[in-house]
Amino acid sequence: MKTRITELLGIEYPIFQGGMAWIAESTLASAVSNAGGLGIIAGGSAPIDYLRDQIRKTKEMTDKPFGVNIMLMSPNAEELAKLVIEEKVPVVTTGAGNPGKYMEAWKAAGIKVIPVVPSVALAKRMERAGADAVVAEGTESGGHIGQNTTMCLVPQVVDALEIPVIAAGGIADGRGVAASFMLGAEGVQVGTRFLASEECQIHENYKNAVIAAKDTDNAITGFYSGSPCRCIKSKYTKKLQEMEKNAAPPEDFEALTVGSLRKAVVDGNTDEGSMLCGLIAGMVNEVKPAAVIIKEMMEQAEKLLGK
Ligand code: TUI
Repeated sequence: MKTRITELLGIEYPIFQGGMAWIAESTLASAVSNAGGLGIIAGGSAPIDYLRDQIRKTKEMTDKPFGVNIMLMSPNAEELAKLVIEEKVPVVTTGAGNPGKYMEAWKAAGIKVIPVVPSVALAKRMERAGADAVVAEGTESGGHIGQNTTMCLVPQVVDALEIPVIAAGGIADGRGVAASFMLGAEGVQVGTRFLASEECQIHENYKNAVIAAKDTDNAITGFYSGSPCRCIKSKYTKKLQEMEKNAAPPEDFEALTVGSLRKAVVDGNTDEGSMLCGLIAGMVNEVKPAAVIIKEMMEQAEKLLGK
């Protein structure tokens, strides 16, 4: 399936693997790139030496294009912005902010820049700043989210921009890919489906929680603080929501949330960890190799779209 995205990046299939903080590392990213999609290493707030190592490992494991996601609110963003140039990373995606100030240096280095945006206004701003494409991320996504849904956001962003649009949020099979294309997207970004891939390095307990999750086992925390974050419903999210309702003091939030991603991803602590996950988890019921996930998704989409 050729689109402006496959042409722009030199990839076989227009499928990005989401740059999930604490989760998306070299094993997963290289598996997705080797399967013809775009694997993405998450910068998150990881130390720069770790990220350099992850980029180099990915280069050893694949000769295909891959990307790095830079979370712009992170304290490491400035350093990582330089590292991707030094390491000649082919694609950068950004989240949680405006990458405008890095754009000139990245473009001069030949990096393709694809910001993730939750609104039409931000999408337009990114196009003006020189982005090569944007990921329009609906509120169905896991992690930090905007308010608009994939179904409503994607066609509005497509209408507002000249550059290609990649749809994200709630896409986990070929029907989601086909629907995204009908909305005018030229690619999709998939996160939650890859949580249940063989190559994803999250703790088994977290993976099992994704597989066990039903359509309603999802919670948004931080709704009232203006920083909504979507996770699997758990003791942790119930506690956090209770504290929000009772306007608990900031130090109580700090105590509960500090290290919560690590607790979920590394320790497999499903009671105290924050299991970031999209709303489509109810449809994700089996662990499969990343290459199989991509192949099945594309075959189903091509059939539905009648090639
Ligand atoms: O970035 C995300 N999702 C994320 S980042 C993340 S890391 C983390 N999460 C929980 C605890 C600790 C660390 C988890 N999930 N999605 C992309 C996204 N970007 N969503 C919203 C935005 C966004 C917001 C504002 C993009 C641009 C923007 O611009 C504001 C401005 O300054 O113009």
